[in-house]
Amino acid sequence: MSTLDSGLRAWIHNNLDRGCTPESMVEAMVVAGHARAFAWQAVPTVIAERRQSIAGNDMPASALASRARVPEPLPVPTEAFVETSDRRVRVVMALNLPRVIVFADVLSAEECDELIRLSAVKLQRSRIVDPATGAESEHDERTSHGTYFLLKENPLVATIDRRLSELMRWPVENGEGLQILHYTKGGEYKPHFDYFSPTDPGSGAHISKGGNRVGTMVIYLSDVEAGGTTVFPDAGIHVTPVKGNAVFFSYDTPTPASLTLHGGAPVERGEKWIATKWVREHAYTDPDAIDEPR
Ligand code: PD2
Ligand code: ZN
Repeated sequence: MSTLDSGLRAWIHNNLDRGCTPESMVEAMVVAGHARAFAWQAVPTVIAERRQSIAGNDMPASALASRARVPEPLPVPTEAFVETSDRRVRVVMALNLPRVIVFADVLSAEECDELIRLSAVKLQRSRIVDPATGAESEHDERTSHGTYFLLKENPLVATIDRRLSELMRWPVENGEGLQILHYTKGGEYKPHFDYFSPTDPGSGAHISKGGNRVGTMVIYLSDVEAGGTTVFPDAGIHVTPVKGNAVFFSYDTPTPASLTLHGGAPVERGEKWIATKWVREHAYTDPDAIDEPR
């Protein structure tokens, strides 16, 4: 049986230094005779350790030592369904590190279509937050158009806000307003973290409104013919958009060691619509505005 010994650790570090991707390292390890499951454990482990040690240099020790309470949709890991008050949601897959859960049937096809219809008339070019200043601006890293709804803005949104809160087992008040994104061919969202990094000067204003983000639910409102997957590069996960499905992930430290670096891969054929729910540690105190992701 393989073990993550000092030789293998050094080999992974060396390859990371050379800019190799986790996928390519895993393939090389499989060719060298390691089990694929082991390789997928070893590479992210070293990435996490390495990131933690890098982050630790300029990160307040408290940010690394203390772990926030996070939403946990599956207290019983073997459960095949999560029952909310108005819908039975199927569990497709779950991973512990990073904490990622894929659900099916979170929204009905009719709910997806209605959210798109209500959003299409008010789409605007998406923006991102400048970590230095906290200000929002358009950027090539995020080539989508989007809009958002206030918490419980209309009956459909209120139904979805409540369902997501029950699914995540996290108070509805801790959620930001539902954000809708539309990507056309070539549209993408480069890998980023959804939390606000405590060391970025611009983060304070965002964190003051209900604490940091601790969880994300990305709901697919459309199928995509090719591309448009939600990718977690440090964990080698690619989630295929399926209308009505959702990917949930949580991050108990606002550091790369959470392994929740994620992005939306370019849409190759068709178009992609998503709804995103970000949730905070505490009640979100600025419900009239939205904090764009980083
Ligand atoms: O569109 C996506 O798959 C995606 C990827 C990364 C959405 C988000 N982040 C987000 O809404 O935060
Ligand atoms: Zn994101």
